[in-house]
Amino acid sequence: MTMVFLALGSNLGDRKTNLYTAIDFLRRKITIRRVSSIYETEPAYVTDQPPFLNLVLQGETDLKPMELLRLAKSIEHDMGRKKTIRFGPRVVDVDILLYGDEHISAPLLTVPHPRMTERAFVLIPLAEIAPDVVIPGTEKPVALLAAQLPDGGLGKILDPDNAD
Ligand code: GSY
Repeated sequence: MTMVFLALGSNLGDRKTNLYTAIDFLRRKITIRRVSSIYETEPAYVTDQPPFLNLVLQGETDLKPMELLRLAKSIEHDMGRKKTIRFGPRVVDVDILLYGDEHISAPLLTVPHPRMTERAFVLIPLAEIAPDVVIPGTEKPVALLAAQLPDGGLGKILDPDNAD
């Protein structure tokens, strides 16, 4: 079994239900150990789109990395995600953040996720459930990376407790 961390996001439809539905699909192949709170976050990159709900989860799986990627993509597809503009709105997004302590550089999969250390919507929920994890290639625990985000981290989190 390999310890994995995944980031989930949704900014279309019933966002919270979308996140829970994706978790239910993931449970078929992943033993889920921890799930962060749900955070409502401002959209990054393409800012003219609805706010996201984001969470991070930790689990254990027998899936190989490419099998895990296929599972993530099939969930996105089956839940109705359409290919639109890059970084555009989506029903659900399932990103592989970490796969054990492996570095993976394949045409369709890079692990650790290449943009995870710049994303408050990833680092803050990740620091909530695994503050001491060190992302391979960095020397710092996640809690420190979250604390060092440019806006102090929490500035991008909107109303995490009352997100609909
Ligand atoms: O790959 C992540 C999808 N995404 C998000 C997201 O999940 N949350 C926020 N706040 N902004 C985002 N921009 C993109 S693309």
